[in-house]
Amino acid sequence: MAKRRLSRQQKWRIDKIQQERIARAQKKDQEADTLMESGEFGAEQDGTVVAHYGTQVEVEDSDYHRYRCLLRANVPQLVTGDRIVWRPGPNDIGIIEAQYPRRSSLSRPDLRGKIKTVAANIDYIIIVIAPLPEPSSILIDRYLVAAELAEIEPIVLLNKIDLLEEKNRQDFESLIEGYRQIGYQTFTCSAKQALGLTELDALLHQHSFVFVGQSGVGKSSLVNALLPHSAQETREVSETSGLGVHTTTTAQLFHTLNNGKLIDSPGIREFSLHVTEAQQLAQGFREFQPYFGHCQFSDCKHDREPNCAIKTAVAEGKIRPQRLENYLKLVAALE
Ligand SMILES: Nc1nc2c(ncn2[C@@H]2O[C@H](COP(=O)(O)OP(=O)(O)O)[C@@H](O)[C@H]2O)c(=O)[nH]1
Ligand SMILES: [Mg+2]
Ligand SMILES: [Zn+2]
Repeated sequence: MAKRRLSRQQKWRIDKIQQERIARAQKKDQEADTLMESGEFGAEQDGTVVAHYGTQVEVEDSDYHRYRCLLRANVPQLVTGDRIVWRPGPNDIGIIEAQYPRRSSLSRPDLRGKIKTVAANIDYIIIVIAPLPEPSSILIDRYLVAAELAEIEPIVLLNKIDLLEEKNRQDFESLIEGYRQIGYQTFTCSAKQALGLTELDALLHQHSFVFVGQSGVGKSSLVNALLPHSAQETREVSETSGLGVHTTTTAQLFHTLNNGKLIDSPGIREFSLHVTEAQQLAQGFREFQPYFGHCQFSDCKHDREPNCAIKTAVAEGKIRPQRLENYLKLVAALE
């Protein structure tokens, strides 16, 4: 087999990237040191990262005031939602001292396929579906698996209930009921007619969440319905401008009208599954769990094998056939 050789061009580029990284880290530390030497610093306090701007982060204190903070090279990579210890400095610029452990994190592959954390400490992933565009059950299950594997509680939210008609109402009710039987919380609402939003708002109080789902289901409309006007303006700017001094490179944290925390960015809304093994995928199907280890074959794929506990559970009506079907389709897509 031919040995993989780097061309001189590639090697030069890699060296250059390394040097740039080192220079950046040193610059970060210099900036932080200069600031440290420059003047008075307040006491250490807790804060939350609410946005990320290259070498700086925006931090919110317990009174909802926001400060720019410099990152030091010895503090690990921070993302929106991170809880940190920081000290306020002169001119509303602070410095990050430490990062608290994350209770959850959301990650996705970047353009080169490398897994990147995009947000931390999220309590709920709200999977939005609607009568239009028609939901795809496999897409919903993909989101559910991704949430399960990230250990973030998923919620299924049916939006646009104003569009339900006699002929499709029953189908949607049973779709939602299916997820409820598995043990997921479900909600129904209409962002347009402001139906069901109070219940949703009440749930989100004190929690942090993201919306995910197909384009057109109403995620932006829901955000607009749940955020105060001022937050929406900030959001529009960060969503539309590709350039500019204050352009965020990652997600931002917003407070809903009821003091829930919405972490939002187009990248998060499209976050997808990154799984390589069938067994890992199966872990993402919550109602399969009691049957693991009960199949005749220990490496059962729950497909054609005899005495499969999962298939038996389907036959007995304990697992919906569609869920096993979707599981097998997702497994097939891994290969
Ligand atoms: N009838 C109806 N339309 C809605 C509702 N919520 C959003 N829409 C519409 O659906 C379309 C897509 O909404 P948008 O919020 O941009 O979806 P996103 O792509 O998920 O962000 C827009 O034309 C909205 O006005 C709703 O509750 N009922
Ligand atoms: Mg949108
Ligand atoms: Zn099996």
